[in-house]
This record gives sequence, structure tokens and C-alpha cells, in this order.
Amino acid sequence: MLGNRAARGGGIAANRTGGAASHCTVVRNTASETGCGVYAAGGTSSRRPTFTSCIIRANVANDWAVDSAVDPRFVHCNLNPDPGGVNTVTDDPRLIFQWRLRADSPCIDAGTAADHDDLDGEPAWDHPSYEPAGGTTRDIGADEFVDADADRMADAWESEHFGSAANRDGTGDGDGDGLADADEYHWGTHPGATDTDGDRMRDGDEVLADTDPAHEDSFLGFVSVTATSSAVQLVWRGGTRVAQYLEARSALLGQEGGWVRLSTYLPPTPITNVYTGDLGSTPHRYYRIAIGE
Ligand SMILES: [Ca+2]
Ligand SMILES: [Ca+2]
Ligand SMILES: [Ca+2]
Ligand SMILES: [Ca+2]
Repeated sequence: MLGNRAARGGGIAANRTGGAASHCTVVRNTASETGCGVYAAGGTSSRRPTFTSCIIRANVANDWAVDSAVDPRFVHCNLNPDPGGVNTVTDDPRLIFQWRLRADSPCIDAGTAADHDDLDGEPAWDHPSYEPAGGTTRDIGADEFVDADADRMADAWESEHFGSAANRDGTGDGDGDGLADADEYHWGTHPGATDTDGDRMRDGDEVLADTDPAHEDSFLGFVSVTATSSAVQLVWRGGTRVAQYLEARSALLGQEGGWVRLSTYLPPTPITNVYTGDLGSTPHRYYRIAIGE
């Protein structure tokens, strides 16, 4: 359920009808009144709506809402806050690639059995590192994370990009962007594109800088430079969890001065940062943002 709109229950509305939803992923929906993901109202105990193994997250505002007189059942669902359901998982579901599961998703092997395959046509699959083992437990949501060769890359994704799930082990970096194949899956980037989001930063550099390699509005770089005859104001964007250093020098070539550190910004750093400084008597000055521990 993706990108729907309603007055109540943008993704799913259960209104005096009971009904059941199983292994759905309900994301990016909106509602003009309440319950952007799910709204349940008016059911009696015999006709109360039931949501089983559903991910109800990342909707425009509140993911779920219920009428105070109704007692819907949420069983093995991923949503936050917990509506008082059975075995609710409130941790971030870690969704990537059109709402598939990442290898470290808490939804893996945390759902209930289903009588149908997942949205890629894959059957239930038990991840060997997750409990309970040895059963037919499905993952929560519409996707089943199937990684039979245990390289942290979903096998369907491997087949799509590498022709087969057996061709790569996750450690290679075929596009040379500093991000190994398994990390490309983890971050939601393309293993054959050096700058997946087109913001002029390589995928691997974005991970080092703590910016999002899959979103073009997240990057490390200057966004404006304003200078008068004596002062300069620099505005840049970046991540939040890596130290940033503003450095300057008077010439790019030759030995005429090296990079001089002007300011240090320790984490957590703001997404948008501003520096205002004195230009002094130097006719030219070059600036850069460096990152480090
Ligand atoms: Ca795999
Ligand atoms: Ca790569
Ligand atoms: Ca980029
Ligand atoms: Ca980016």
C-alpha cells in the first residue's frame, strides 16, 4: 500500500467491516483527518479488523489510528508506537529498494506464516541467524528477505544486477566507488553507478561523510559563498555524525601556503552549517571542508 490518500486510513481503512490484512507493507500514505497508514473503526469483537505481519511505517503523519470504541488486533506487526498488539516490533524496519528488507531488518523471521509468496514471488525462508529457526516463519511485511548464500545481499537483487545470486560474495567493488557490493545493497545504491543519486559525491565518499548516498539533497559541499571586500560567509551541507574541518589556503598550486584549519565542528554537526570570517589582506582564498574522526 503505497502513496494512497483518504480522509481516514490513507493506506487501509477498516470501517465497521472487520476484515483482515496480512503481510502488507503500508508506507507513504496520507490522510486529511487521521490514520495516514491505517484507520480502524466501528468493529465489534466478532468483526474487529485484524492486521497480521504488516509493516505500517513512514506514512506522512500518524501511521495508525483507531476509534476509541474499537479493539482491532495487531499481530506481529511493525509499527510505532505499539498499539497494544501481539509481538509488535517497534524498531526501524530498515527498508530499502522499493520497500524491501535490509539484511539487518528486525522484521526478518519475526512474522507469521502466510499462504502466499512475497511480492517478488519468493516463498517463506528462514534466515539462519534469526529465531525461530527451522520453521516456516515469514518476515513481517510484503517482502521476504531471501539470502541463501549469506552475503547480506538479497538473492533477487543479486540476480538482477549480477546475473546470478552466485556470481558475487559482496566484497567486490565493481563500479569502483569505494562501496563494496554488499554495502551498496545496505545503503540502497546501485552497484553499477559511482554516484547513484547524482549529487556529485561518490557513493563511498557519502558513506564516509555520513551523508545519504541514495538521496541527492544529502551531500557534503558548499551551497553558497558570499564575500565582501573584507569578509566571507560560507554555507555548506553535510552529515551529522562525522567531524568536519573548515580549511583554507591562499593558492591552490605551488608551495604558497598549505591548508590551514580555520574551524573544527565535532559531532553532532548540523545538516546546514555557516562560517563567517575575516578575509584580511589576502587577495585570494580557497576553502574546503575536510572530514575525520
Ligand atoms: Ca545473497
Ligand atoms: Ca561499489
Ligand atoms: Ca552521490
Ligand atoms: Ca547524497
